[in-house]
Amino acid sequence: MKTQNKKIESYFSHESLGGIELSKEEIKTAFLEKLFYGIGRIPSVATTNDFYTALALTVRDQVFKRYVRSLEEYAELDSRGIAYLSAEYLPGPHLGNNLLNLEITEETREALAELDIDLEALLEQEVEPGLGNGGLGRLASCYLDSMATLGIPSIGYGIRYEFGIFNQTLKEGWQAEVTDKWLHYGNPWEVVRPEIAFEVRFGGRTEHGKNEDGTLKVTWTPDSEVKGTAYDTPILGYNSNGIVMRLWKAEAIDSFDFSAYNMGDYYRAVEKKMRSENITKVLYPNDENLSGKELRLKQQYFFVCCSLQDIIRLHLMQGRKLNTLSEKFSIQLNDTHPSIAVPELMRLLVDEHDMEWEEAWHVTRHTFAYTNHTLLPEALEKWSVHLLGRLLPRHMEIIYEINRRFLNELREKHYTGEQIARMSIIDERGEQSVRMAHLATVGSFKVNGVSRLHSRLLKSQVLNDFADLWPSQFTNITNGVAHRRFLAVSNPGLAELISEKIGKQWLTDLPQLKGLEKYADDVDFRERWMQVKLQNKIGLARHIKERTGVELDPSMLFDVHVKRIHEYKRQHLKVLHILSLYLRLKNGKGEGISPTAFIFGGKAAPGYFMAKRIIKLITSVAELVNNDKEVQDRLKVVFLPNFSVKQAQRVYPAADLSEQISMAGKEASGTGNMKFALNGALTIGTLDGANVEIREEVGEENFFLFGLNTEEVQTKKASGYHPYRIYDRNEELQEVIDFLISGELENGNTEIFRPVHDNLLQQDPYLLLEDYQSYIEKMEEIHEVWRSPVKWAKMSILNVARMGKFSSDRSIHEYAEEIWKVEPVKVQLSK
Ligand code: C3B
Repeated sequence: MKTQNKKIESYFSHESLGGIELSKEEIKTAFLEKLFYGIGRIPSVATTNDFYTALALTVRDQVFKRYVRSLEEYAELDSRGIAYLSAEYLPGPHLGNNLLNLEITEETREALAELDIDLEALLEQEVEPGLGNGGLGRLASCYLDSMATLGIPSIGYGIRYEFGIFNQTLKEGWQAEVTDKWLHYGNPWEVVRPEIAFEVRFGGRTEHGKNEDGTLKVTWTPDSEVKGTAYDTPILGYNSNGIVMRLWKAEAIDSFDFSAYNMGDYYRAVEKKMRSENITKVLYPNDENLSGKELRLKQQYFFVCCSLQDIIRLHLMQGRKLNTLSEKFSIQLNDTHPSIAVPELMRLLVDEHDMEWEEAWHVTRHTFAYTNHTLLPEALEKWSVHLLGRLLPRHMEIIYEINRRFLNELREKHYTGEQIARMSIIDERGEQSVRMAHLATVGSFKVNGVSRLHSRLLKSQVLNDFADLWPSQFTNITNGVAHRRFLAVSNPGLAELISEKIGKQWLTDLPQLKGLEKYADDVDFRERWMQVKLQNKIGLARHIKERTGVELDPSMLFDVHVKRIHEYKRQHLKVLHILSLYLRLKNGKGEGISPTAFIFGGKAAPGYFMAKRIIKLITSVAELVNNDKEVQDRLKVVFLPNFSVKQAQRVYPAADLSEQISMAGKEASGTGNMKFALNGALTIGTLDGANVEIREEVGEENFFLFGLNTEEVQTKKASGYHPYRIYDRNEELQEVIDFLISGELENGNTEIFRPVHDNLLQQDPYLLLEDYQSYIEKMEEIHEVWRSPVKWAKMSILNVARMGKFSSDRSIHEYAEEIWKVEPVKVQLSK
């Protein structure tokens, strides 16, 4: 960390780097310099992208300024650090967030305006890094934001996918996937660190020999190697420190094999290079349904191996011993995706650094902590012993050894054979496989779920044997969201109104929102509140018109369902509701229906048959409803393609109603639910995930609850669930379900939605029919409340006022106190 160059050092410690406040004039000058000298453009030929890039580079300088100050301070204090290991990140656009964090949004807007450049157009220009699928990736980015703001010395490690999550388009109403070329125009936010690179090995075999002193020595002779190079993106906190998101890109060890003396060898060398680079080519687009793809395991090991080597490098660089690793670092495993880190750290310590097994195990087990994000059986990662053993032969041996010792421990405690088989890291049923959640649990000092309900279910069901064995190892940290991005940046109108009443403290202390409660009874405030919402709805309606051609009347109730498409999230329950309203209107029974715009968004995993059919169902219902003259001003349906962080930032501020309608017990937490409520939407939801805690905070009178709870779901399933009986007894439901195969949705085609129809009548694994009536009735109540704008506005204000708990600052504070035991370090920012 320390440079040997005294002159540079004095430059750093001196204030010659400049203060942190930038004036409009300084921004203008810096921007023009970047445009001319940074990218070599003159205004007459510069494109919007050139302007955007010049501004991004201008802002990045300021971000780096804070980042290096933070680094210096962290190194100086020799503070404990956190490594957050995540296979996914969804940072969203950087520019707007960095401007807010530097507190220079308005100065920048004015500086650009004087050059006849519109800041909004440049913000629009940014292509976001889609390096994740959904909630899990976005949560990782929210956490980096809060770690930076709180001053937690930390690094977010991950994978620099060349192609992120696919772009979603619609073709005749079906999802079509288009490659995401997010790096096409370059990426001004990152810097490559060619000297921070590590080798990663795969395959081959191991040899067990002896050291000179007679101790055991294992040598792993791999059959291929690649290199991982670090790409750093600084992440800035609000008026605070900077940290780094370090993503690894795979490259061939040597560009070309010059020893190749004939064409055949030369082409083989080229192929080898391409094969190496494949590892970080593309993100797997599966959300919570992980198929055993070899390349995916390679990705996981690749980024874990680079990250651990980097952590060890940083640790040793500070002149420390490896057996103190856990005193200086906690490594958080974001789900099981990085859990191969457990045997990898053991390998590094034992094989490469000659540590005794017992000591290495002590270090390992005191370094890792594991966050579980799902209870869905299909999402719990398992790797076949055969595949893992072929790709990582040494790791397979180490896993067996960890397991052998663990099972011995159980035997000593008189566990039965059945219990031992259940808890083993190796699943012996069918083809032998490695249960990654068990590996992560055995290798960590803490395991946490992501909402109170989820953590309870984790302890009582999925990992119950482990929770009985090590009760104090289990804890809960309820998720939170980066409220600066999802309120201050994306809803400036509301943010301003809030700050006018309660000051700006809420930006770093969200519970301050409580101060808004007293304005719920203030007529003038309520009107301004709803006026902001209306303006946001006008903006979203304009965007939707541009993207889809559908025109929405902003005075309609905006009823929004955005998230990944998954049967357990029950987008199709929403569709059944829409059809029930449509049929009521057609049958002349639509008195209680308030004019509503139903807005959907979300991607489906490309191989997920039912999810893709649900998208088609939504777009078909949209076609029918939007083109039916009889219902046109009463109902509108849109599917907004390519839901992303950028889209999300437009959608949440404009929503009146937030749909959080998963079957109870399935959604680990949800974080969209928080972003909606934070922007003044009311929630209709089940008692699932963090909905439970949101309802508790905002008050049950300000939350629209429906459906079975988790226990009722389980009882219903255990006692034999017969969806057909429900169908048989409910006339309106019959009409709705029959409609799916009536041919009216798809020009006489009765087959297209038959799979949905049959699934609901025969299995209905997510209990749509069971919860249907309760949902319909709750929606009727909502439409009634909507007709009383005063009541609605009050509820909306109270929701926002009581969302203080759901900032990711609070979550990170809890991780820091309960799990990481790390003290925040606030860097003094010179003014
Ligand atoms: C998600 C869960 O589905 C959400 O309930 C949760 O809010 C987020 O994680 C964050 O904790 N999740 C995901 O996006 N991908 C997975 N593979 C597993 C869980």
